[in-house]
Order: sequence, then C-alpha cells, then structure tokens
Amino acid sequence: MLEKIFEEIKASQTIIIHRHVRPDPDAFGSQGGLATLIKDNFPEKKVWLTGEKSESLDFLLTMDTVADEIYQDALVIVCDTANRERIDDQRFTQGRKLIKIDHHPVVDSYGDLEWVDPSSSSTSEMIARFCRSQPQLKLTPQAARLLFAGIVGDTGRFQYSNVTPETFETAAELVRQPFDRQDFFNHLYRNNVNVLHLNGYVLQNFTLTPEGVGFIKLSLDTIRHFHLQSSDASSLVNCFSSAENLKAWVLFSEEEGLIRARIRSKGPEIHLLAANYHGGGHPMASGATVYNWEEADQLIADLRALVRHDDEATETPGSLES
Ligand SMILES: [Mn+2]
Repeated sequence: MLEKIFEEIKASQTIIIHRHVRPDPDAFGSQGGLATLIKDNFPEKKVWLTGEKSESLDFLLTMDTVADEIYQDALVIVCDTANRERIDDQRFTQGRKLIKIDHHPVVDSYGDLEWVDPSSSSTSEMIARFCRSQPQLKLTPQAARLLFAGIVGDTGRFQYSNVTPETFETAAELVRQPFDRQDFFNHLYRNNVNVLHLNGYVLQNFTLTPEGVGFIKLSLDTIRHFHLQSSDASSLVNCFSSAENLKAWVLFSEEEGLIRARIRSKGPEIHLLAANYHGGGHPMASGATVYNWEEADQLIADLRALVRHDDEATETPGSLES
C-alpha cells in the first residue's frame, strides 16, 4: 500500500491534501507534514492545503485558498479523518483520485486507495513511516517539526496508551532534524488567560461519581462569562484526568443548539457509547453530541454503567484472563 500511494504521488502533478474539521495538531501535522515532504522532494509539483484555519495552530501551518478548477486533475489525499462528514472541505470527491490515510478505527471507507492503521499513535506517525519506507523521500526539518507536532498532540506528550516503541523511534528520528523544539513546545502549550480561568472553574466544579466517572457541564452562559466560545473549552477535557480513582470522564460544552461531549477513558472502551450519541473516535478518546442536558445526563448514566460493568468484568474470578 505504501508503494501504491507513493506511485500515485509521483504520477500526480497537482495534489490537494485535506484533513478533519476542528483541526488538532495531528490533523495539521499529518496534512502539513505530508505536503512539506512532497514539496521538498518534488519542487515541481503543486501541493495545496485546504480546510479552515486554526488560530491556535497557525504557528504550525497556514491553509491555501484552492479554486474549484484545481481539483479537475488533482490527486486528493485525506489525512486523519475516519468518515466523510468530518472531512474539512467537502470538495474532496472532485479530484481524479482519492486516498485516505488514517489511524482511526474504520467507520467509513471513502478512498480509492486506503491506508488505515489503528495501531499507530497518530496519522503523523504513519506519514513519518511512509517517508522512511521510500528511500527516495528525504525528511526535512520543516516536515519533521510538523510530524513531531502531530505525534506530541495525539499522544499527550507520549503518555497515552497509543504510544508504542515505534512511536519513540519515530520521534527520535524526527528530532534529529534541526528544528527549534523549545520554541515549538512554547507555542503548542501557551494558554490564553481566559482559558486558564475557565480551567480553574472546571477544576473547582467537576463531579466525580463513586464508580469513577468524572464530568463537568459547561453551559453557554458559563463559557461566555469567561469571554470564550465552546470550542475553547475542548482543550480542557484532560485538566482533571489526574483525579484519584478516575476511570472515564466527559466534558460537556454547550454551543448554539447543541452540546458537545468530549469523552475520555483509562479503562473501558468508550467509542461505541460515543457512537450512540452521534459521535465516535478512538477506544480511549471520543467525541459525541447531545441536544439537551437531559440527554447529557443519560450519557453520564451510560458511562457510569459502562465503568461498573468493566469493573465487574475484571474482578470476576474465573474470567477468561485468569
Ligand atoms: Mn489523529
């Protein structure tokens, strides 16, 4: 599959790279890392980046404005996006050929060629592996910086369970390239003062249930009180993850007409629960949407039941593992 993808890239003069909406460092890292690799190794090719911009991540990458005509003969590559609805810029079907590169569990097969590896920490790690697999592709400092950003973002600085020995090996290979790592970390983890104040509010007000489910409900009023928007609250989902006895947790942030739920776990897999609430994602990190606070309470109840069930399963003597 890596060879096939490389053949397609070599055969294409125009390449447009997409990723998911509400971009995170891995979305930008894989999109921009792949684009930079192609541009640096094949300067004659035209490589375009499309999607909304992100103020907090524009130190990594800025987007292009891609005219409709450019799609006509283009190879389109979508990075880090499990399903069509989540692809930023719905013109992704208008190219000559479509490639999907992703590390989320498969929910939707939309590419002519697909390379999906849920065992990878990040799509950025996959792009770095792709680079390594093709001797013709030379890694460059700017590509390394972007791919490193994606790995750091999706692994929470190498602490989540998705990290493998290969993740560290890949990171080591990336940091051998001369880019300013200190400057990169300073940018990635700088915080807006209003967000820090909301962080304090979340820490003071989250609830922890007896079975180890944590939750916080941020109404639109609360978010506005801190002069923020709902999307600003998303970065706070892990702020109480170190709480003693916490097994799974959810941060609700209300928007106009809906409430986003960001769900995380240290034990039971939560992506199927998320799928019951118009969402999905990874076994330990998913997103969902509910439409009122009663539905939010139902999600919490389901999460509590899931954690209780998981506890019983692991404590039963004579279970398959023992
Ligand atoms: Mn990712």
